[in-house]
Amino acid sequence: MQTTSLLGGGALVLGLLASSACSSSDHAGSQRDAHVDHTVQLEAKGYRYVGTVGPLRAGERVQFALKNDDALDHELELFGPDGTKLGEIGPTRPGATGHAVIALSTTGRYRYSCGISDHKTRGMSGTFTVT
Ligand SMILES: [Cu+2]
Repeated sequence: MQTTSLLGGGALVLGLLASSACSSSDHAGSQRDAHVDHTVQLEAKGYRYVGTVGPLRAGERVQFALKNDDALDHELELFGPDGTKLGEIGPTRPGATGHAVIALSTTGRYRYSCGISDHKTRGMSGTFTVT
């Protein structure tokens, strides 16, 4: 008699978004090693973001790095052209650097700001354009 061994429930279907530039084996939750097209480096200092967001194109995955060169915690929240929050670098301590990989799926003007206390109105905000 033949025995057939079946793999139990091995097929997991992930609902991936249309952009398929990256490898097929995504680890849900961990974006650390995920493919990125650009890295954007910003510094938080004196209630400001210092740094340049270079030319970015729709469809790219961008790693944002926020180096906190200040005496207070700061973060970076990123919003798409329609105002939807796309992701964030959460509260980052003085001296530390926080990271987030965010997919920029559409063209338009994106906005970023610090969500801590009144930091945004003190000047912690900025915009960049994705073409
Ligand atoms: Cu802040």
